[in-house]
Amino acid sequence: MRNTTRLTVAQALVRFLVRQWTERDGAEHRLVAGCLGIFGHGNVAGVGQALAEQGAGTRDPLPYYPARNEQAMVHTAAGYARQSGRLSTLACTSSIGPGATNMVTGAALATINRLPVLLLPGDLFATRVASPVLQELEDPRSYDVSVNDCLRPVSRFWDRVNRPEQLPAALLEAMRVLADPAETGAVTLALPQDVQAEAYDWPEELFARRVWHVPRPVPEPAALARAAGLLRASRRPLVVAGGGVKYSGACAELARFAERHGVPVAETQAGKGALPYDHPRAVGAVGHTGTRAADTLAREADLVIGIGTRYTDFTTASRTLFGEARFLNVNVTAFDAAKHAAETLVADAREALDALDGVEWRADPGWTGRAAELAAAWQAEIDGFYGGTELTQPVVLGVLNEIAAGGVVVNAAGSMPGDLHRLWRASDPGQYHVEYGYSCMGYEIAGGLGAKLAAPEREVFVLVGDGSYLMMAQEIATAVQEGVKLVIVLVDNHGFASIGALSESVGALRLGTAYRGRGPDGRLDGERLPVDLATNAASLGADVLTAADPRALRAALATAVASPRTTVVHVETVPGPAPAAEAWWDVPVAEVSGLAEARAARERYDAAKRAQRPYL
Ligand SMILES: Cc1ncc(C[n+]2csc(CCOP(=O)(O)OP(=O)(O)O)c2C)c(N)n1
Ligand SMILES: [Mg+2]
Repeated sequence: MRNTTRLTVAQALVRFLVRQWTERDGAEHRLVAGCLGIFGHGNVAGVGQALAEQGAGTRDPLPYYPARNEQAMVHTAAGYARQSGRLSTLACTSSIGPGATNMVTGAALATINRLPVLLLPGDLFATRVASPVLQELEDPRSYDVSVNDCLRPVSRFWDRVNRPEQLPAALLEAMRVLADPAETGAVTLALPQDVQAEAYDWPEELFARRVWHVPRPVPEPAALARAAGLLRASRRPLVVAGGGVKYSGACAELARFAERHGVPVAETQAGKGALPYDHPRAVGAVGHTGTRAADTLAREADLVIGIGTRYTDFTTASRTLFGEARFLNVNVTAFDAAKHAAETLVADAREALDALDGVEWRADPGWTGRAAELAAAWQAEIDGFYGGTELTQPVVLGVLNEIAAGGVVVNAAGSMPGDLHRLWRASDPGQYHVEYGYSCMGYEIAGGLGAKLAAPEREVFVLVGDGSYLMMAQEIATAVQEGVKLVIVLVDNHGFASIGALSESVGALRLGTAYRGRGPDGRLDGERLPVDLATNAASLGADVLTAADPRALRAALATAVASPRTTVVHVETVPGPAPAAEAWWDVPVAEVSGLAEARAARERYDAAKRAQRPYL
């Protein structure tokens, strides 16, 4: 007779999760280190009961964190996973219906950013005895549909556990995908509410301690030989470092490769900080939000070595940036490696860089020197933007950059990601945490909470615009509840600076991009709204400081850093000099219009579009 343990499906799930570990380079990490949640009838009696019974709430063994919004709690899990280098994540339990669909946006964010998160939405009774239940969406064509099917296209693995017998295989596959650097993303196990509470005799082996070894695939010899040929033929190479460099822990190897072979290194949003900003080969941000240094080099390079990047339109300037370059792509994911008809190394970034380092070859010394000169000129420009006396956004970033040494800066949407990408001086790989895969308004505070849970030893600075704040500020209450300290810099410009400027540039007249009431003729150009975000933040339990000039901002940030409590520093910024785009972004403009502004915008668009190439 095999030894078995009689538990509910939910109890078995919890017992299983606390025994899962990842291992890489000899270090072990809890794969699922805790569980965020919001209870409703779809999970309270199943997963909720199981968490209560295993002693959660006392932080052991699977700590439970009540969140305020299901989308936000997935952002928290994603922020946690990112700051943990993808070696550890959090689970998210929701009720059925709206609680579950609230997680769709968070799941998409996690999957796009290749971040592991485990989603455990409740689901309709497997027996269907009482259908339609509260919050059930009925599909007249099939009883086998629930709103959780919305999570399928945004999940890397999705399963519905309709019978207890199905649980072990579903759990093992869920863990495998979470821990796999090439496949990872949101993983969904939909749990019908009756099945969660159903008892079963589980084999003891299900609860054995399991270690998921995170692989470092090595490059194929033949592919390496082809890559070496490309390197030797190149005079003007440029590395485009993406998030994969950081997740692989390949930053030291990248620095050595760049030093030995004289290769300048440009960075995507996810890759920023792969080299410290003052490394002699660093040329900063590349693409639409790039520096003049990196974008000039990108235009002239004869070989682009993309490492751990998925080449979004921001990186390629909508395929207008790279000139006559060939591509050599290092990526753990074959899908990404193959982009732009590249020569591919499907491998871990650290392994691939180690292997490429052995190739006897150097970039043209004139190219390496020119790159260093361009990078130095850009650093001087940053000094100019940071040195202003008024509270413009670049000045806010400059003051924060001074104070945030050793800390983490978190941001996601609006006009700040672009300014941060160009201006922020990142001193280490974990410092720059800007979610620009989904660029999701509302990620900032929730994701920052996850970052701080993962790296409690670091000061976490959340930069959030007023638009993003209004969309999702409520996790301040969760941070206060958990005694997790965040420094939140709320940059208030009374609307959408980013989309306002974009709207103007495409002939859309800034419609609906400023937070104003209706004017006398019914347009949205009336008074500024009497919305008081500082008081709002205080009402959620944060300490609040305001700053009206750079000196006051420095003082407020120093106070916030010294305080043990979550503190919001509210700043109203003024318009002022900001770095302009060095490269294009394809946002299609109306082809016909009665507005002169739109017609002029279309002319500019048609002209810029001519530079777009397929990179074959
Ligand atoms: C969830 C979501 N909805 C819409 C957008 C499109 N969008 C990008 S930036 C932006 C405005 C952001 O406003 P704010 O946070 O105040 O930043 P600002 O542009 O003023 O710097 C909008 C609406 C988005 N990125 N995410
Ligand atoms: Mg704003």
